[in-house]
Amino acid sequence: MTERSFVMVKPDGVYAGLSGEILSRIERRGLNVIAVRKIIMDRAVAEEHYGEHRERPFFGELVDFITSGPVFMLAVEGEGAIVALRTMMGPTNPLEAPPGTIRGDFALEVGQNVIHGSDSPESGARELALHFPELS
Ligand code: IDP
Ligand code: MG
Repeated sequence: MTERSFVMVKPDGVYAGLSGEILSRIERRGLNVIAVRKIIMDRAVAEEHYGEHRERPFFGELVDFITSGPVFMLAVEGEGAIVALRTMMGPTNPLEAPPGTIRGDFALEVGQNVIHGSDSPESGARELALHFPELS
């Protein structure tokens, strides 16, 4: 089924010069990148984006980090896009991520794990409406 996902290279990934590498991996997989934007995310938008984690002890740190520098945001569409991208990213904890995955190749810490990707079609729709309202 054709799905849409919101993908974001986090500030650590942008700082490490990984935006192009990650865009390239997504394109080479055969997924369709329908929009991109590089911005520093507003704090209020970051709190909304990570709303499901509001009660977690790391929430403040997470919002501080995601607003600490530019992020490279992508709207991605394709067959099974959500699972395809989550598989390419690897698990949340980079130490559990196999080589060949983005986190397994480029990250070591759960708090600085290089990439975000929507975890379900519903999250994809919510996150794309938040960050790419012009696509709705
Ligand atoms: P995901 O990014 O793989 O979907 P989530 O559980 O949705 O993982 O968590 C969102 C982000 O919050 C993670 O990517 C990670 O950067 C951060 N995070 C998750 N758990 C922890 C933690 O225990 N300590 C610090 N940061 C965490
Ligand atoms: Mg998540």
